[in-house]
Amino acid sequence: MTARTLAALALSLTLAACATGQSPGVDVSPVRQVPQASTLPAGWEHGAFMEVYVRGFQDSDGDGIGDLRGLTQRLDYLQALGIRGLWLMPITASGDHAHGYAVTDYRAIEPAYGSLADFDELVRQAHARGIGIVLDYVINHSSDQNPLFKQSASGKTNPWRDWYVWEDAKPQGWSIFDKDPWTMTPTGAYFAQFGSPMPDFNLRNPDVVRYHLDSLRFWVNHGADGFRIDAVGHLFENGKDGWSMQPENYPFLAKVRRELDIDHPHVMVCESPADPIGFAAPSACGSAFAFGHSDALVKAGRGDEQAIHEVADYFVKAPDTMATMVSNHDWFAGHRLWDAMRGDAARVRVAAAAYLLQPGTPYVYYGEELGMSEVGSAEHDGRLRGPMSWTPAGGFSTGKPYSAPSSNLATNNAQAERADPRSTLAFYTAMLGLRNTHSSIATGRYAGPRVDGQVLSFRRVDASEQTVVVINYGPVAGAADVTGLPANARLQRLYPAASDAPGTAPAAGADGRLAVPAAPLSVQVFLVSR
Ligand SMILES: [Ca+2]
Repeated sequence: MTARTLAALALSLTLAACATGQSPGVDVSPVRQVPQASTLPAGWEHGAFMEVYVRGFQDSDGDGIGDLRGLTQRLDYLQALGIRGLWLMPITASGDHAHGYAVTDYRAIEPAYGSLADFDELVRQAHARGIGIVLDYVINHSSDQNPLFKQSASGKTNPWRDWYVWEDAKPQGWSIFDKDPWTMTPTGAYFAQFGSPMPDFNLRNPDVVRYHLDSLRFWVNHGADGFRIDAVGHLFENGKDGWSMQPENYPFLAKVRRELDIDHPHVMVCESPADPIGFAAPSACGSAFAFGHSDALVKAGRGDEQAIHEVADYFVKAPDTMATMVSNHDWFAGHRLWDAMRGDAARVRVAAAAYLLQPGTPYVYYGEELGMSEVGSAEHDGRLRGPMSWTPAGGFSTGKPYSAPSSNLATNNAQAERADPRSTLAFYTAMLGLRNTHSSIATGRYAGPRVDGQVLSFRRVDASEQTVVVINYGPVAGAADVTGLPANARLQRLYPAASDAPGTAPAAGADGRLAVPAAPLSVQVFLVSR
């Protein structure tokens, strides 16, 4: 434990949160935020992130379940890949023994994942490698096994009754995701948008909001660099026809950011498939996952010309605070990239190149950088959440893993791909290397996007440099008609390395225009020099 966390604990008051003085069975005491001096390099939040399912990343003790110590052991791999931030799917104690979104204690580590001391050590080791840690925080609902809900359900006069949403009689006429969100109990009916095991909090109760702010501060004080907030379109309801995307959601999230003081260098990134750009606004979360863009990236990878145009146009309007991706842990968001590209490694590369080189903060889903496939013997979300493929034999656990391995473990694993300069891992490492060494790619303006046939090109421009990206999604050779370059500018090849693509540097005409040849299913990146 660090001196900083000791100080934080000393400041964590032990007053009972409830006027009655009763304890609900979990820590609900106030937490005062301790100012954090970030040790991360400036701009860390513009580097690529990885979404990590801790259960599936690395098991350290042979019980077949990934854990925090295992993740810490693999930080060198992440650093070598060029990852600058991790989004950890929920690591708080949960009642589901799987995804972690059914939280039973917001201030405790899931026992299968380790201890709070393990978390402190993970943060220390990650920060030492320039990697920030963003935690998944589930503010809309908890587990029905959470002691707070058990209190709430125990009787109408319980002090925690109003922490969840109750009615004496079951309301009629509701349907959410084709299910009745109300569950009848001996003391009344409670509301649960995501099914009866995950009851919704009553976020109109100021005590509930205070509790969540204090719990978020608890993790900030333990060194968390930000939060991914789950299901932000579902926080507030206004009757059976107003159960999602209500106007109260947006200012609520802005208030959380304001009260937490977690803006720069901390990040807050929200999940709303229905309104990504709206929630990315400064008047809400400041950043949100680019659902929709993710679908276009995948379809473009398959050569769909309409989708290539959508990819080209996205950052003309979308803010550069978008969190971009090509897949995640949820089945509704689509297949793992390898499966979406039907195992065509060249198409995986072109599909990934756009989001790794465009504005926004890319979130690589763990194993994506290996072309890791889904778990063939699992269904739905389970297909997406297999153990990380470290070696041809697995390398994830010395025991029996919680899940069957990925279907392509024998070929697409970290050990095999590290030895192959043409592997998917080598490609991701090269793309993240460009992002980490060229300021225009990390934070530059998005300029001149255009599509010529199936060839996408765009420029990235900042005060110190300009880069040109050319991606051919087609199976035949094409060319990008790049315009807007300085007169007679020369293009120095950054990727692929000049030794892999010999020839003289292409040069623009006096009109700043240049046709760049593009081989089938290829990615090229150039630095513009006069
Ligand atoms: Ca374990």
